[in-house]
Amino acid sequence: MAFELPDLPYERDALAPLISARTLDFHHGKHHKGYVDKLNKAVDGTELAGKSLEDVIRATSASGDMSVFNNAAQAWNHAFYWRSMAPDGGGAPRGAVAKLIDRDFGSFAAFKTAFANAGATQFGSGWAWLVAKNGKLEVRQTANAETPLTEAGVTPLLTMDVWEHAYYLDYQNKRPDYIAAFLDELVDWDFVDANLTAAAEATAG
Ligand code: MN3
Repeated sequence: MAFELPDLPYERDALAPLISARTLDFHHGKHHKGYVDKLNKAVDGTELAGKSLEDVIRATSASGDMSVFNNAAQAWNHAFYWRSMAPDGGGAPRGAVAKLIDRDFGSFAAFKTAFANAGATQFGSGWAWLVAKNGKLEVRQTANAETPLTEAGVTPLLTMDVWEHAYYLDYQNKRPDYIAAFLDELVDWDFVDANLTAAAEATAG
């Protein structure tokens, strides 16, 4: 069964004006779709066909098959990124994740500084992440298609795309303005908290 482009979890204009419908048209309809289409072509007829997206990412990360890895990881990263945002997102975190942010970063403000810095200092294309590693929250930055999904013991909780295609139509070269909008008004903290709960259950289970 071929990999499919997941629908956006909201309407294309739902994040405007922070992220415009035009950006989502290109970003989801062209970039994300392109990764999925190229992935399907690359795995067709190979031993990777029929594996889960996560298994393809881990297998090709280990084997160094970057032509497949890059498209598989970008397909996964983008699906996770759409779900990291919500039209009524932002504000302060809720639930268990709020307590762990205070415990592991000292305060929500300190977390925001660390996450924004990870996004702003990623040279060129990449991603900023909040992850859980063995029960502890950490911020990560990854280049290009790289994803913490390949790191043992690490569960991604939140991601922010800092490739130029994510923000250039709306913010041009002002990446920090996009990052501020993402943190203040777009993060879906319910999604983050659900990922944390799932990670805790997997560890306990
Ligand atoms: Mn992107």
